[in-house]
Amino acid sequence: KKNSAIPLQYGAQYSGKRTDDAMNKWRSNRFGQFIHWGLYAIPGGVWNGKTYNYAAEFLKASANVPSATWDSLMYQFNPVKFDAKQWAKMAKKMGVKYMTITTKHHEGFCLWPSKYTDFSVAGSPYKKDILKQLVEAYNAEGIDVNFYYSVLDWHHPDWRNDIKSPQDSVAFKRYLDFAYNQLKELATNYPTVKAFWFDGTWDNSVKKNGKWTYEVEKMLKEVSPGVIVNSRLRADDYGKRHKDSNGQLMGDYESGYERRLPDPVTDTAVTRWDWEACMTIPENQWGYHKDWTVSHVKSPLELLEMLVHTTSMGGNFLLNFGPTGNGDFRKEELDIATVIGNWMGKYGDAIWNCDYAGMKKEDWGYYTKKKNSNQLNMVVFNWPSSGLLKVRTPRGMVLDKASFVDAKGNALKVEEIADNQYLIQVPVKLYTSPQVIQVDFHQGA
Ligand code: JFZ
Repeated sequence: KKNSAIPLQYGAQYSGKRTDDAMNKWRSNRFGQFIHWGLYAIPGGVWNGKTYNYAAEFLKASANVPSATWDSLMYQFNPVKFDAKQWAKMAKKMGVKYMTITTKHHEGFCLWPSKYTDFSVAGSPYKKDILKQLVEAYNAEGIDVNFYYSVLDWHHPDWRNDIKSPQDSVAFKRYLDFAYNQLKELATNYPTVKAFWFDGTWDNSVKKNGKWTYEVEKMLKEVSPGVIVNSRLRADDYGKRHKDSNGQLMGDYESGYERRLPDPVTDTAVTRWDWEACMTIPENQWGYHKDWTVSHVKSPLELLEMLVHTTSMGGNFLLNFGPTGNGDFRKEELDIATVIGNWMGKYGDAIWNCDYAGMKKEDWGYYTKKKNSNQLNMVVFNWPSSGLLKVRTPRGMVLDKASFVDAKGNALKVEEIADNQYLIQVPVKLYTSPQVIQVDFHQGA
């Protein structure tokens, strides 16, 4: 320990990467489905005939909708097409190993019948517990379920953005007790939940309550041993978020990569800790928005490249879906799931359980390395018109052979052109999806 360390009561609870089974499983998942679902799915970005381009889940704020009006959307929440088993099948085919669902977003509406509020599915015409159905259906497909929870709450009367008076302090204390109870309820009633994904923690009120974030992390880990908590929950004694005042990551993994990825050349420091990036398909829409012409919509290959990029740097990639108010998925999302799923069906082994390979990035694409193996994957997005793929290996790493993953018998020519520099010869051809080349290697002198 450095003696310059600042004494903290509510800083990081441990240091370094967790190595227990639960964390190893979380890390091996690599690809997850994020689902933003709530009352905002009903208006879908349109209020009184006007389309708002800003994030659909922020419509209440963008269109200045009074709380009573917004909250009464609850009486319209009746997703007749919702079929948890079908959602889980789609997710399975897409190749995700975990799913993170918004139990409560900023609007405060709860997708489970919480005993601490009436503002939940229980009070809607739909009535049934959405979380229970999703947990059962996804778990039955072998997919882990994680819970997103917004601490920020536009519905609860005791929520405060800041604490500026003794009254604020009293009210906000009641709010924090409420949220703590809800979180304990979630961890208790859904014992297979693998992780909590906190959001809405950026306001001064939360930053001034680092102790609460510390206690929530502790409580969840006591109620649900092995459970994983993202860095976004946490603030320390001085209101420092994600990382404490000594630079230690708080929670179990870094959740700051939102709609952006670390640079594969200059940001390799991220490979030293666990992290996850979350990504929208349009530019900034998490909840269902009726009109996707308001921004660029990412193509399946664009998203696939992000997934591979993330894996190549030792991170998890959480791809967001926004189901409609009826409970089904828009066609664009189904199509993306199909294209990515077809690729994952063939090449998923270059993603699941893979990690940073410790090698220099090359222009053709990304390396991923299967954990504890001598198997290196080259995922090639930019096929070379020269027919040559360059590979630079760290000292001591000797390439033995290379082949297309789907043509294992046919070895590709591997030429050593200098110490730790190779060229792999590939056919000059136009491919419409990224090819995966598997390379076997050994550690030489
Ligand atoms: C938050 C939410 O406001 C949004 O609706 C969505 O749920 C998303 C996953 O999280 O939005 C954020 C949070 C953090 C950053 C940006 C948007 N950030 O750290 O850059």
